[in-house]
Amino acid sequence: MVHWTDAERDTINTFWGKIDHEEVGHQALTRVLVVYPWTQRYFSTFGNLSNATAIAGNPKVRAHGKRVLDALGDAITHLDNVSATYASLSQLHSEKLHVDPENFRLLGETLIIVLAGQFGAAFTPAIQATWQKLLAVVIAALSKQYH
Ligand code: HEG
Repeated sequence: MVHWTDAERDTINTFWGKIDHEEVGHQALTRVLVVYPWTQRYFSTFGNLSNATAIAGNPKVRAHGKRVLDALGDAITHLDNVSATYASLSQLHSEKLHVDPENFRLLGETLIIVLAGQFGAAFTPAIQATWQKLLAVVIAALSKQYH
């Protein structure tokens, strides 16, 4: 099981408190859909995703971005138990949505880029390192029910 130091827990919680879930989730999902256009196929019910402007203005993309960030919040409140917390979400992505788990990694990397852009120098290397660790744990947990 992953070990979290007190400093890491503090870094995660402090930084999480500064994040606007809806805005950051929206920006991250928008970027994923624009930069990795094959991810659009999973969101065929979302309506117009025909170009970057349409994606950025699509209310379903915004709502879903917030949902993803809220789910990240669930991981943060259960740092010692992320796999169990995400068991049914992992099963949903695997068995029902058929999302290739490689896309979780793409979303994680994109989220880091959005945070770096938004917080600039305040997103220090040490904070990034802790967030990369968090995202690695989240991605592993989301990928766990794939078989
Ligand atoms: Mg997923 C639904 C979380 C990455 C495609 N995603 C959901 C839901 C949550 C969630 C909480 C709603 C589940 C429910 O209805 O009970 N997603 C989530 C996280 C992450 C992630 C935490 C990564 C950190 N999702 C992800 C990626 C894709 C994807 C990378 C595809 C490229 N998710 C996806 C789709 C749905 C969800 C297609 C259903 C959306 C809908 O129909 O409303």
